[in-house]
Amino acid sequence: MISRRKFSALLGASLVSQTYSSCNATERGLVGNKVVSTWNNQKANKVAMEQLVRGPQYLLDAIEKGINYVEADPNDTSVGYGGRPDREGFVTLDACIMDKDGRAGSVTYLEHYMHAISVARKVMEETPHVILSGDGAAQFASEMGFVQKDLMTEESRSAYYKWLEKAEYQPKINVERHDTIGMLALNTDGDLSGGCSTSGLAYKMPGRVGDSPIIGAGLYVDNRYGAAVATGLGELVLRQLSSFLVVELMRSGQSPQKACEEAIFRIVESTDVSEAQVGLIAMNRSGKVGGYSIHPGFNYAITDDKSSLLKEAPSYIN
Ligand code: SD4
Repeated sequence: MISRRKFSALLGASLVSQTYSSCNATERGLVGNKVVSTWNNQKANKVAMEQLVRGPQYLLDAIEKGINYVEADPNDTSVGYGGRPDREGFVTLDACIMDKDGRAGSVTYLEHYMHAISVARKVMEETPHVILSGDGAAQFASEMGFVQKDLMTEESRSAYYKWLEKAEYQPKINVERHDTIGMLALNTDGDLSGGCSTSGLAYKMPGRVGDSPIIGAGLYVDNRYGAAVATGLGELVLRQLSSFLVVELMRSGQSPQKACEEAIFRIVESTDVSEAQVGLIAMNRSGKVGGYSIHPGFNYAITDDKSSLLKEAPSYIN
């Protein structure tokens, strides 16, 4: 049988267009290194910056290591280790990554492996595919040498048992703290990449996959124009392919801020959002950043070579 690696070597190169990287760096108005991430993830941004300052070729390492930091944090209840399980008590992870050349990798419904973003990167780099799911994703992770881990913590287990007493499934705005990490990075060559990683909605139905591992929904990067990433109730983002929309709007000349606003309007005009939060962030190739959400309470972290700050996003509903 032909191994994945060989199959990849045979087909991978021909499947991937390299055109996105052809923009001239000077045309891009270089701004230095910059990392933007959803929620209060300034520490993750710092880890990402440590990679970026090593050189522009560490752009994907910046995304991966920055997100790894959050995946390993037991106190983040929406990502990796300590992430809330589904209603049957299983932690299942979604993640994806997209690079400056338009290549993408994703895992959905991954169990027992903490660093979903790293497995997604391997899918991108070592297979001819974009998405691996469930048991296949776990098998691939094992083949790639990732080590299994029980992703429940004492705290997440006791929260789950408490939830079981009523077993009500009702996503609430900002209450689950929607801590999904979505990260966008820009290097000194003016190239963009992005990633996101999540355990999805707490106590979701078994088998549920959200927006975060779906290219165009949870994340999209087009190195010629910009990159966008989403957090919040994934079902709303999936229906509108919000990250792709934000990037398309930037392609048509809108600023990252206006593009995020327009994409949120599209969600709001198509569905009842009284109980649902979505937050979007975007960065263009000149390092301009935007963020917008349906409800108040969404914030995002911006870090560059000189400073780091947490910004409260404006919202459709005040
Ligand atoms: C999902 N969008 O699975 C994710 C959840 C999320 O912050 O973003 N939480 O729907």
